[in-house]
Amino acid sequence: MSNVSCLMTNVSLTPMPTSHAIKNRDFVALARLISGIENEDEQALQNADELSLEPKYSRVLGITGLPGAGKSTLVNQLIKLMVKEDKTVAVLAIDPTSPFTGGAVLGDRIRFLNTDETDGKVFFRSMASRGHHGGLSNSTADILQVFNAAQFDYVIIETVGAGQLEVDIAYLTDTLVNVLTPEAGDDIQAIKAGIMEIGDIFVINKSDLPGADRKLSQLQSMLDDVKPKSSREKTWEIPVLKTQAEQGCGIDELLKRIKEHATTTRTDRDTTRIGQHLKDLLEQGFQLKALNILGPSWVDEQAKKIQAHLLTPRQAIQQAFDLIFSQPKDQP
Ligand SMILES: Nc1nc2c(ncn2[C@@H]2O[C@H](COP(=O)(O)OP(=O)(O)O)[C@@H](O)[C@H]2O)c(=O)[nH]1
Ligand SMILES: [Mg+2]
Repeated sequence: MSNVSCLMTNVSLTPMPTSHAIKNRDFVALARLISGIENEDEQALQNADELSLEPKYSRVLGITGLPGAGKSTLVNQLIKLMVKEDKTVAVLAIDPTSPFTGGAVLGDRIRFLNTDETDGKVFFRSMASRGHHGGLSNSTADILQVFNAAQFDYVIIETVGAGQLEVDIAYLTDTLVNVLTPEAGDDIQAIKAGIMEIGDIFVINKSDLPGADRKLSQLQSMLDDVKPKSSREKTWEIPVLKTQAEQGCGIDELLKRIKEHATTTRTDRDTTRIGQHLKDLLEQGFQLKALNILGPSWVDEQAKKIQAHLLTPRQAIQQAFDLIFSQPKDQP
């Protein structure tokens, strides 16, 4: 048996760091545990699970927007202010590119911030959004628990705001900042179409460029239209701010609004978020278990039958369900 398990990728080759090291905010231990979570190492996932019992400590910010909106530049400026206020910050940049091409671009922008001032206070990690077997939102949720246990004051997730993935990740944040620019026409469309979360705070970055005020009024009227449908809490008046991240303008105001938002009630959202996470885990776990029962060639075989018009996709799933639910229960 042990020979077989040695071949599996998700078995620890190095022991995972202790909870003690994580709670002490040991950066090496943090990096190791996060890699373990990304690789779905069983022990790492178990550690993350235990750490998730720690009380809520960190304030989780999501910074979302189309590529090039200035999110990383904005995150840099926010970090500077936070560190000035003697806060600790963990950054998780979710990179839409593959791990093999240009995946380091995001990282470079924020890593140059590692000066004596930020030393030991700012932890940075970038994660490719592709190539996640277990679902990116699950890994993200686990990593957030690790940062929380390490008692970072702020946790910032930078993510490209498009697609279901980002909507899922939006659920993991306490405050979601949506970054738009005067130049992009697609961002408001993306929100209207529901493929981008509305968020709690809007920022029109690059407001040094022409069209910022026009964008502001477009945004305001869009918000009037779609706000009532937003699933996020309704007691908060969504502010629209102008920033120039490159020059560091408007960042104080942004941080002020972020802090204000922290004082609004958010019990409903927490329940929704946890519910969403449970559903993600169910989906992932169920699929794995189902494929275990059906066998490795099931998908391929059914696909061929469907292609040959011998079976419909719904029939294939019905047959799978019949098979799975007729299975004897696992032994305790
Ligand atoms: N004109 C202008 N350019 C900016 C501003 N903020 C960021 N940029 C530039 O926009 C580009 C994309 O920024 P980046 O932070 O990498 O965007 P991200 O893809 O959203 O993370 C970079 O060349 C930045 O220098 C701003 O306020 N004004
Ligand atoms: Mg970026």
